[in-house]
Amino acid sequence: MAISEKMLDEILNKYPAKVKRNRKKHILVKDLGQDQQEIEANTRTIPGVITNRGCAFAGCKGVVLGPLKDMVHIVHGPIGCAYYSWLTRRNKAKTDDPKKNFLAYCVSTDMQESDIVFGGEKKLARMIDEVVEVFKPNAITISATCPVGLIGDDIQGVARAARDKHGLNITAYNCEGYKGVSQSAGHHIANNNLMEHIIGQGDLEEPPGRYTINILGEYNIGGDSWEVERVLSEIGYEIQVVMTGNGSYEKLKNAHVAQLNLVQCHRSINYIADMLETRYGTPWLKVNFIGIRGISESLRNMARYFGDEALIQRTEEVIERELAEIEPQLEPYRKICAGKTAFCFVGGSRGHHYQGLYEELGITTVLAGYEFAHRDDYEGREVLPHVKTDADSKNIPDLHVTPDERRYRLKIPVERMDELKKEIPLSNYNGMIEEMMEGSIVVDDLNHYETEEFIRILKPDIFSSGIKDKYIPQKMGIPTKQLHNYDYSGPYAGFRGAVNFARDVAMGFATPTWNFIEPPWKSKPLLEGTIEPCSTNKCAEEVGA
Ligand code: CFM
Repeated sequence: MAISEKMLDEILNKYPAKVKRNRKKHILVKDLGQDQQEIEANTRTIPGVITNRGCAFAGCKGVVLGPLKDMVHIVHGPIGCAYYSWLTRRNKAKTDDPKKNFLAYCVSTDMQESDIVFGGEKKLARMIDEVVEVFKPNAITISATCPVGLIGDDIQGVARAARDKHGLNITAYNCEGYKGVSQSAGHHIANNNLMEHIIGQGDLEEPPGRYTINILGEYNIGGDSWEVERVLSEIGYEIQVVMTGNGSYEKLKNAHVAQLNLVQCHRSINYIADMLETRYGTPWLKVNFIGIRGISESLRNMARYFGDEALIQRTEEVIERELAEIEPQLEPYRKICAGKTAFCFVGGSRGHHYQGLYEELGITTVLAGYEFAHRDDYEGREVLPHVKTDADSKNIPDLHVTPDERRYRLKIPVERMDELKKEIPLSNYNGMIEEMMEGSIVVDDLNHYETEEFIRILKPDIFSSGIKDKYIPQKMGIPTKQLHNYDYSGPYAGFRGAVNFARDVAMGFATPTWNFIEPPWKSKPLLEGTIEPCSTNKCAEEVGA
């Protein structure tokens, strides 16, 4: 069932007038008749509305910094922020040196009331000394939580002093939770600092392989990156660093040597992709390693960029071999999935990325959205010059990056770059809306109330959710596929990941569990109406009575 403007209005009419006006701008129905459909995004959630968003600290420490394994990530603040960001994202890592993987640790200054009153700088300095002594990490990050900003601890000063004292790369991130409207602000803060203080600090001057790449915005959730790396290595790519899944300080500091940067999650890391292009002349390619068409196209586009016949050939061989392996495995799951519908609502880029994989299983996405992505993730980067900046977005300024005099190199001639840009998404992203079906719904920052209402009307067969919102559909008898940390499953990326995903989704459909839950619309009718007696005799006359 498609949603009409009238139905949408009925949902929104339950809000006070001001809230209705606000939320209306965050929802659209895909209309092929319109050239460019505008959606509002990256603005404050209305207080009292139950959002699924996180905070700036979550985006900085939890998302971008957290997966870097050979560093110790200190959380400066009361214990809660450290505890609740401890291991929940399932960004996996392994290391050749067992003494250099610190991801299992939860390291916090555990601020107490007296630290709030008298300041926590000394405690933080002591903690850094202790971390250096006990763990001997390759580098240290310090992430600020809300109270640290409120009491004004100078974490940058503490980091500088500790850097001098220990001769170690120690960076501080003013990513207090309140710094932005969502975790997106934290991504930006982390991107800026990594670029300023870590990337380019290494002394490698030449790429270690013939086709050296970085993978940006891939966090190895449930092992996604390992599956992608397996395929890329078989084709012959050398991966300098993954940012930041299973990534390391040691690799990251030499990220400047890559000949191409791949961008998987545009939302969380497009800032670094852009800055690497400005500083070192390295273009970025938007890829999507989720779904069979996604990964196949991405691999082909990469080979096209390098333009080497042998690489193009090898790419085709690997794709063919991988497809031969997975197609028969997918078949039984496709039979279970065919004809079903899905809501695909995730934090940022995944709300877009998973739609292709659903489609390949025969599942239609009828509603999709992001918790915190920006207009360019919906409408494409061409809207960037038209995006309004407000007080919240100005809070985190763009870093001013200039070409590195010694290391800046054009990786391919300008004319070829212009040609390639017409064929492949080089330093460009067209966003989610473009690929969505006529009549499908796009919702930004979907909340609890709207989730229930849209489910009642569209009755999807599956709901791609997060950890917080999955219980709403489940209580309505709808299976969910948690697409943030995948609950206990994965990898879902790449060829083999697609099989895991198909298996898990098919399992959701096939399990009898949902038959034991009665959805509300079974006992309460969706449409209610009354029959009014005719006030005139007109209708009776019309039918000739
Ligand atoms: Fe990027 Fe992510 Fe996502 Fe994201 Fe996240 Fe995540 Fe996500 Mo949860 S970096 S924007 S801040 S793809 S943690 S691995 S799943 S909301 S859609």
